[in-house]
Formats: sequence, structure tokens, C-alpha cells
Amino acid sequence: MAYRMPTSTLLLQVFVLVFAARCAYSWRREEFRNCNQTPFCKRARGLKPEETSYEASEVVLVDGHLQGKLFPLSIQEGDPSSPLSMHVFFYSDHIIRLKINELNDPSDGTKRKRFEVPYVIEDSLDEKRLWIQKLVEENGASVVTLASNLKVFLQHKPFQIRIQDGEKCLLSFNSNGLFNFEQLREKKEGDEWEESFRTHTDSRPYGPQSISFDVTFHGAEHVYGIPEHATNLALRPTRGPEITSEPYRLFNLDVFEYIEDSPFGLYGSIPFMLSHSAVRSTGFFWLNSAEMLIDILAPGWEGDDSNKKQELNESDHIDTQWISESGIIDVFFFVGPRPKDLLRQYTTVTGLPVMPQLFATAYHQSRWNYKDEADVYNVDDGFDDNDIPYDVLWLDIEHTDGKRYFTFDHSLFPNPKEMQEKLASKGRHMVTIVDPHIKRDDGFFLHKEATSKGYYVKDIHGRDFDGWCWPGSSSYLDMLNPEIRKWWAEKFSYTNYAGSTPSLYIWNDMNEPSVFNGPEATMPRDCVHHGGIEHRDVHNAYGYYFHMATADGLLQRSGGKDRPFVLSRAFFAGTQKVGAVWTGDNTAEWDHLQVSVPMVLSLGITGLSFIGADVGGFFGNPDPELLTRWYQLAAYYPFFRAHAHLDTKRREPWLFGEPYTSYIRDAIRERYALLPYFYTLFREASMTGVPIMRPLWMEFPDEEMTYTLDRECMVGSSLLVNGVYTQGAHTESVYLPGGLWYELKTGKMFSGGDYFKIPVAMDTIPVFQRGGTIIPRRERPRRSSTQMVNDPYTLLIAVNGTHEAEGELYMDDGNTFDFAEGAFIHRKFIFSQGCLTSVAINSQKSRKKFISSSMIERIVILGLELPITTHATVEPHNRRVELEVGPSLLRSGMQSNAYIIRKPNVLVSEDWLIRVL
Ligand code: NBV
Repeated sequence: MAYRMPTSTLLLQVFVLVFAARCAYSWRREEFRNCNQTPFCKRARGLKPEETSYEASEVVLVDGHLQGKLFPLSIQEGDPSSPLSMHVFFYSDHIIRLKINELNDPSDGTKRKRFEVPYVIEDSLDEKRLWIQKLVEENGASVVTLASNLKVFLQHKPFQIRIQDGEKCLLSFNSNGLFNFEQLREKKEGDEWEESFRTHTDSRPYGPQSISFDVTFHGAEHVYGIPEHATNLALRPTRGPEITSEPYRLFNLDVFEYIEDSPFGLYGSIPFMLSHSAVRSTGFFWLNSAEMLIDILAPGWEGDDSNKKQELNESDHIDTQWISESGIIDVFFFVGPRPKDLLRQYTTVTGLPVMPQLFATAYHQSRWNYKDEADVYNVDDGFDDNDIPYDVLWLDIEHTDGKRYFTFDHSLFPNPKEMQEKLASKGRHMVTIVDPHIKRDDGFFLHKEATSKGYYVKDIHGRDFDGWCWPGSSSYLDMLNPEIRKWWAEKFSYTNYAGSTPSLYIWNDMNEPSVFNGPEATMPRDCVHHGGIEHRDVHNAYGYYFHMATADGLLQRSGGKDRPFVLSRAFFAGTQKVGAVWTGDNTAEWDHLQVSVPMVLSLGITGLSFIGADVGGFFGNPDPELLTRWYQLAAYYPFFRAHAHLDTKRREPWLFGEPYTSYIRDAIRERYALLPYFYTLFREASMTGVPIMRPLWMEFPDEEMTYTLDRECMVGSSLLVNGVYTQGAHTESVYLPGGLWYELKTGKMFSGGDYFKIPVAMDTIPVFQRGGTIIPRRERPRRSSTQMVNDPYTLLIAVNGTHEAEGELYMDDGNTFDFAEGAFIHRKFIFSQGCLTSVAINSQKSRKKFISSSMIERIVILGLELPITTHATVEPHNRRVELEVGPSLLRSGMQSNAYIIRKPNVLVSEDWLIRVL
């Protein structure tokens, strides 16, 4: 029976909507704290170098790692002077971990323990521990040698850590003496610990407990990472002569209508920074989920000691200051030497990206809201009528019975199962939204159970925290508690989630968590989680734990068989092992289209590769040109979903009419043609951590011109994509790194190493295939990716200067975990001396097999200038097949000729050789 909404609830909802709408159309800076309004940030920024020096002593080797104590040399007024404990661990691949905490006397059970973030570090990391046997004392430092030249110097007085490659310093900790650790202490009379911001008071029952320190990236030209911010990829200095900017803030917040150039915190946080120069790439990660602020210090900042840098014999360096409200120091240093090495090292610590189901890598259609079943069927038919493929249709909050998640509003969606099954019959899936705020309604099963079990986060008085969100008065499950996560996961079983079927997947929104009436629209920091942990400690990881529990739920409902798909808005280090993320509520503006590139790239280089931005912009109404440009770029985002706000005009791909429908159809179809390539890249990410969409410097680390590019990106190692970010553009200036490139639209060859003015029309954006690569494609338009699984492939070969090329293709069943037991096909294609060969990349005997009857139906070779024969020969069997010279079939109107081998009819799963010379 449909639930009838009481009038009071209705009024409440009107209030919530009005409140949200008010916030929605203007980003109100004053609603968010800046550093000056954040006392621990202000204190840390005000520290003078060496003001709070520590001395390391009693440094010894214990169980293969370094252990010691840090004694304060100068004591800040009111600070307890106890020493701190320090441990340095070493792992294979030259990963170094430093942990500093208060020295807890095990006999003193009354002392509060500082929070250490669980469920991020891989269990397997311990197996990679190196058991250091030798410690040398050298000029007042304890020195550990990791490789012939790679040494870690732990300087005693003042305490400092330097990681050196021979004489060259790579990374240092506290070389500027900004290290400060506020230890927990008894509250004395006269201590005022409460803090207020706007109308909110934070009781801060445990007083000041912040930590700050400096890290220097020596030899670095640029630093990157620490998402999520809507700004450039290469991070800009925030402090220094004539620079007064806010620090980069990491604090998960539901920021309505964010602006496109700002260091303010958005929905997620990954405290991982990478540095890069032609000589070296290094990385630094701080496992801490409290509010964090990071300053990039420009040369000449108030503590810059250029003499010291000269002693270290280095030209470039970047100093940074890291500040957190609470927690401990648990930091990791990565020494590269190249960008891709950093991803391997970082994901060794925090985990590799999950391998998604094939359908999730295709196109998703969403809006707030598809109103009812008829609307769903109309949109579904619209795609078929317009010959546009899509895989997933999304239902936002209005599909529920009064924002009670796990329910359907039966007046709008009377037959949810039938609806999902109808879509599933075309190989399509659905996604419903499940947010973390639970409606405080005694008649709602979830609330009743959560209340009786005591599963909600508590307020400062020990009551269930009661905040305002979409359903009105709401409480929030304590996702830090494994028992609650397990309980939550069970809610996704087909019996518990009435109306759900195997083709239904989940979207977690508002999990920062968003609390409309909370400070900065989130949960008060003095709320209490499992084990007495304050929300301030766990804030940035809350959304990750929620996402994790939801994904576990989907895994369990299929008996561990199907790969889950859950999209989350909030994220933290480790989210990559759980699912996908999007960049939240962007706006239908050209600048937001452009900033989506550095935003997606920043997330990719910090391990989170399954990422995209709302196509078309969430707020506002894109004109047909902007919408078209957005589809053309987004077809290359790892996560490709159109989404829009409730108040926006409808904008399904065919609604603007011709020629836009055709442009958008082409863009979506191009994604479908490239699905084999994308799926192969998802496999690469899941094995190496290297992101799908990556900055050019990841592929061309020596090319300085690539270090600050924000308008173009690489998709895998073979495609270069440059969006069109201005209205009415006729040309785009595109930097092509050294080597040969082929423009996909025209087949035209470019010899890179420079900027090129590329003419653009409305039908496509500039996309180039790198010479020396082979891309697998599937060219037959279908309704959905699931209907393409037996389709044949086209191989697009773009040769380099020596007429060679290489590429890969990965395939598996697209939804189960059988691939982990070897049920996959992974081929390598090599074109050399006029011969294309296909070899297995992984031919070991496996427990399970994946069989495919797909053929190669066409091979297109770009850039081959040698005279070749009229036929190609296929081995085994020495078969002759047609070989033509003509325009590539990829796009009509190719300016350059390509060699085309039609119907070589070889199986993609087998070894073969095709000779064209
Ligand atoms: O659930 C409604 C929206 C959703 O469509 C959007 O994608 C989320 O980012 N949600 C935010 C809450 C309302 C925002 C104004």
C-alpha cells in the first residue's frame, strides 16, 4: 500500500526544498570556514620554522624497523612535554612509512587513544615488509640503506627525515622545522576549548590535538593530486611572497554549486600528493581522515632557507605544509622514479582499483528524476527510436516512498521488478539511489531497527544524532562499526530490498555526510562513533565506509558471484577498491566542462580511476552546443553518465533535434566502439593502479610542455583527447608530444613535439591516436554493451616512424569474478616488418576458462607508406585475404588513405599472423 505523507512532513519537505534551492543557486563562501576561522589551521600557519623542534633519541632497530622517541626541544605554552613515539617501516618497492603518535603507557588504560584510520591499508602490505638488519650512525643521523644509492637518513637534532638517492635528496620530512604535535591533555581551569562558527558550537571535549609538519619534494617542478578541488591539475602555490590564498582544503563537504577555480574542499579527500620533473617523480601520502589543509609554499616563503637548499645541491624543490585537526602521523613516502611507479607504490599501500562490470563502463542515462514508469519506458524507447545505445537508467530520490530508501513510491512505480526486467531484456540495467540519512519515522522498518539496535551516530549528549536532510528529521548510521556495515549490507538482499532484481545497482549520494542544518552542511565534529571516536577524526572516511558497506551488500546478494557497481559522491583513499565516483553538482557552463578534465585527472593519479563528471552540467540548462561538446568529451571519461537537476529542462540526447542528435549519437557510439579499449584499460588499472584517463606527463614524463596541460589528456597510452571548451570555436590549439600522431577524424598524420592549430567543426573534438599503437574496436551499433559480447572486432593500427605498432585486448565474462581464476582472454597484437601477430599475454594454465567466438572482421592500418602487396596472407593455413587502399571506415571523409584488410576472419582468442608486405 502506498504511504500517505502527513501534512507536517509535507511542510518539512517544502522547507527542505526551499532551503536547498536557496543554497543551490549560489555558492556562499561565508557558509564555509576559511583557515583564519579554523583555529588549528591559523595556529599552524603562524608557526615559525624550528619553533617547535624535536630531538629523536633512543633510535634503535627492532624487528626490522626503526623505533625511537621524539623529545620536544622547545615547549609551547600549555603543551605537555611528554615524548612522542616514532616508528619507521620499510617495504619492498622502496616504500617508507613513518608513524608518530603519543607515547601511550600500556598500564594507563585511562588515556584516550588517538584515532588511526582503519580499512584503508591493505592487509597484504605487511607481507611486503623489509626486515632491516643494519643501522649505521653517520653525522648525527641513523642511516638505513634500501638500495645501493637509496638511503634514509633519520637526523636526530633537530628531528628530520631525508630520503636520498646518492647525494641527491628526493623527499624530506621536517627539513623546514614546521613539525608540531598537540598532545591530548587534561582540561585545566580557564581552558576554553569550545569553538564556534556561525550559529554552531563545537564542544571540543578533548581540546586541541592538531598536527602539522612540512614535506619537501626536492628536484620537483610541479606537485599534483590531493583531490578533490575544482581547479588546475598542477597545484598552485598558496603561500609565499605576494601570494595569499587559502590552503588546499581536504574536508568532505556537500558544496552547492561549486565554483570552477578554488582550493576549497569538495565531496571527497585523498591526501596523496605527487611531484614530477623530468628527473624524478616522488609521492607522499598521509593516512588521516580528519580535516586537513595543505599549503604549497612558493620560493621565498617566510621560512624558506635557500642556503640549506644550496647545501643539498639542488635547483628545484617544492616545500609543502600539512595540517590536520586530529589523528596521528601515519605517512608514506614513495620514490618513483617515474609517474607510473608512484601509482604502483601508492596502490600497494591502499589497494588496486576494482574491476567493474562491462555494462558499468558504457553510457548511463540519469536525471533527478525520471518521474514514473511511463517516463522510464519513454526514455528507454527514445534511445531505441534514435539508434543511440545506452546501458543504465538511473532513478534519483523521488522514486522512493517519502525519501525512505529501499522503497519505491508505488503510485509512481507500481511494478518496479517488471520495469527492471523489461530493461534487462534489452541487456540494460537500472540504478536506484540509497543515501545515508535515515528518515526518523517510527513506521519505517530501517529506522525502527537501527534505533532499537543503537546503530546511529550519537550526538554530544549520547542521543541518536538528529539532523535535517531530504526526508526531514534524519539519523545517520555509524558506518565505522563493522557490525553496522554488515547489517546494512544485508539490506540489499532481494528479500530485504523489495522490488529489486539482479539488474538493479546502487548510487550513494550525500555521504560526506550532508546534513542541511549542520555546521558547513555536515555532521557536527563532536558527534560520537563506535568506540567513542569523534566524528572529527573519521569525517573524511565516513563516505568511504558507507560506500564499502553498500558494495558488500551487492556482492552478498549475488552470493559473491557478481561484481558490485556502486557510485559514490564522497570518497577517501581506498575508495578505488570499492567502486566509482563522480565530481558532484557541477554547472552547465563552459568553464565547468573544462575543469572536469583536471578534476578527473587528479582523481586518476591518486588511484581513483573510475570517475566522471555529470554530462551537460547538473545545475542550469546547457545550450545544444555545450551539451554536444560535453558528450564529445565525456565519451572519454572513465565513468560516462548524463545527469541533471530536478529544475532543469529535459535534455535526453535527441531533444535538441538535428544536427545535435546525430553529433551526440556519434559521440556515444564512439564510446561503444571503444569499449574493448576501455575495458582493457580498466583491467590495466586493476592490475597496476595506472589510471584510465591520465595526464600527458604520465606517458611523456620527459616532455616539460606537458606538465601544466589542463585541456588535454591521454586515454590509456594510445589516445590523446582535447575537448572543445569555448562557444563557436573553429580551432583548438593542441600540444602533441614527440612522435607520430593520427587525427582520428581525418586520418591526418602529425609529427609531434609542438602545438598545432586543429580546425574543429561541431561533429567531433580533436582526438589523436599515437603512432606505434593498436586499438581494438567494435564498430557495430547495438542497443547496449551486453548485446555486443559476440561482435567481431576491428583493429586500428597507427604505425610509428619505424612502421611498428603494439596494442592489447582484454576480455572476460564482463560480470563475475571468474577472471581472478584465469577465465579471461588477454592478447597482445604486434605489428612489425609488415606482419601483424597476435599472442597471448597470459598463457599459464588456469582453473577456469573464458571462451569467445569473436572474430577480427577488419584491420585498418594508418601511416604505412611502403608499397605492399594486393593481398594479405593469413597464417596458419596461408590464406589470402583482400587488402584495399581506401579511406578508413572509421569516419567518412578521411583525408588520408589507410590500408584495410577485410574479413581476415581470425579468432580473437587464437594465435595468428597476418602478413601485408
Ligand atoms: O538526489 C538529488 C541530488 C542528485 O541528483 C545529485 O546528483 C547529487 O549530487 N543530490 C545531489 C541532492 C540535491 C542537490 C541539490
